[in-house]
Amino acid sequence: MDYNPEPYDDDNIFAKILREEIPAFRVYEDADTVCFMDIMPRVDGHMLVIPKTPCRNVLDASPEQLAACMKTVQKISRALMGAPYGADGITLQQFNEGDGGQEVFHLHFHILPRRAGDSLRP
Ligand code: D5M
Repeated sequence: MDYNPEPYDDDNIFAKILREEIPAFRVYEDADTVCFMDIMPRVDGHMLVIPKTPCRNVLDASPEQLAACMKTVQKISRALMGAPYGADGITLQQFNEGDGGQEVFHLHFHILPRRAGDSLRP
């Protein structure tokens, strides 16, 4: 079945963060991606990784955008597992389209550092 996404909306909140029109707590940035703290954290240390180029979600993404995001996701996740943060595990989440749970329509990956015995906040 064909996927015919809505056009990318340049007014979405993450596009505004990329243009620095609204603040975000940035923890990492490279040529292709930015990682910043989630404003509604489901666990302590909840972060988001986004590509710098326009992209609605995974369904809409180029292989290069996916590769760049996953490279950053892995880098941040490995760092969180190490000292000083010392997470016990990492949960990754990613949502596509409204019925798939997506609320902000710029591709993003959730990084949720986990502690033994914790649970995700709603
Ligand atoms: O959910 C979108 C995620 O984006 C959700 O965890 C809140 C987060 N969010 C929304 N606005 C901001 C700002 N301004 N800064 C940081 N994080 C934000 P999803 O269902 O994955 O589309």
